[in-house]
Amino acid sequence: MTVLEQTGAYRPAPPPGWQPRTDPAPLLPDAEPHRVLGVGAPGSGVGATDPALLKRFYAELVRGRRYNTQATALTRQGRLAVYPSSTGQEACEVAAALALEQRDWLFPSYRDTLAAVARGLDPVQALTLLRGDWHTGYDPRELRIAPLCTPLATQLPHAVGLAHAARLQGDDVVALAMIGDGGTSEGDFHEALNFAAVWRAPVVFLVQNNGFAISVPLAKQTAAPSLAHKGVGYGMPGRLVDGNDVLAVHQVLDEAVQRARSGGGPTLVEAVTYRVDAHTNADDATRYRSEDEIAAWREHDPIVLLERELKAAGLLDEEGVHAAREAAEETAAALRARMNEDPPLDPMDLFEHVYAEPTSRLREQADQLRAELAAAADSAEASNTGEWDK
Ligand SMILES: Cc1ncc(C[n+]2csc(CCOP(=O)(O)OP(=O)(O)O)c2C)c(N)n1
Repeated sequence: MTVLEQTGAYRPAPPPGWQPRTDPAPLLPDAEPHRVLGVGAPGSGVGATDPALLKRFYAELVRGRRYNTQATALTRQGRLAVYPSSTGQEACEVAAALALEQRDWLFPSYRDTLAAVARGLDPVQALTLLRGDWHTGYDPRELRIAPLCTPLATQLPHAVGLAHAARLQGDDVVALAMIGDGGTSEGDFHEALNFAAVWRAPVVFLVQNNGFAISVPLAKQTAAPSLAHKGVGYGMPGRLVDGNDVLAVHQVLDEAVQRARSGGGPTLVEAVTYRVDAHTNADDATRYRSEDEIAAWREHDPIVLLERELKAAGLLDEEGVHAAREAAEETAAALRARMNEDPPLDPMDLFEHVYAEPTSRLREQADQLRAELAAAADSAEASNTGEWDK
């Protein structure tokens, strides 16, 4: 309040026609991340959640963790070019996948392999891109999973465009777009959220705030009170949730999906979590964070949080834990075996699925490559038949 206002001497009228456009209060996130697990009496967190769904959450978390360690091992064996592990973030991955109906669309980032697999994508196909192999590796339309996206935040405008278009066509579809904390500094994040709010597009934005964008901590990424607060500036609600609490994330996403489906518009969800592994196998995380920090987050492990609650509620015993681990081992073994097979590669595939009608320049390049491959094949045959020795 200015001195003039305090004395009551002068209170200017607002500019002509000005009035508040929206009450910001309902859009503001809670002061602390929403939690369900471990909040009330032991075991009470499961509430009225369907036991079959709880079992599925647990099985997917355990399988996801094992998938991460297996995929990381495959990078060391040279079978995978790179793998951005989501160990520590499995609750977000699984909750996102299970919050959607079959008719909805998932728009994952490169770190969201587990979400795609939990939605039903073949575990090997999910690694095609990271293997440096054939384009996306799967047909995005089959399971309605957009390509795992490497350029930061570009999947967000795609999600908004798809969701808006679907609504114009009268399709009852929601798009859920996943992004990291660093990605929220991208222009595409701004444009996507702005369009989504103005159009009231049926989109849910899930930001996994895992503490770092490679080595850049959140404090150097933004001065916002929280990433969820950014929603207010666009006129959409921001929700803050404990990203390691699978039931809390699922609850918040479920509400956001329902809101979007019923015409209520988009929601920005910030899930507070932690990337336990390095950014990828190519990163040395010891250079920018401490062991103590990682140890504190291991105490708040998504699998442990759910396991504790399910056991206290009498919904899980040692036999159930064993069965989930066995199933995860089977997934890992199959992944290992299939990734150790050399895929048949045709370099000419490079030109497929780029344009419906290839450009003349691409046709020229394709002809050139075809000729080079034919020449290489001829010379290989010649050397096999000893032709060079003549
Ligand atoms: C447009 C763009 N700029 C830069 C990069 C390089 N890059 C890859 S991952 C990354 C950090 C992203 O961090 P965050 O969004 O927090 O996601 P996280 O990796 O933690 O899941 C950067 C800068 C990129 N992929 N795309």
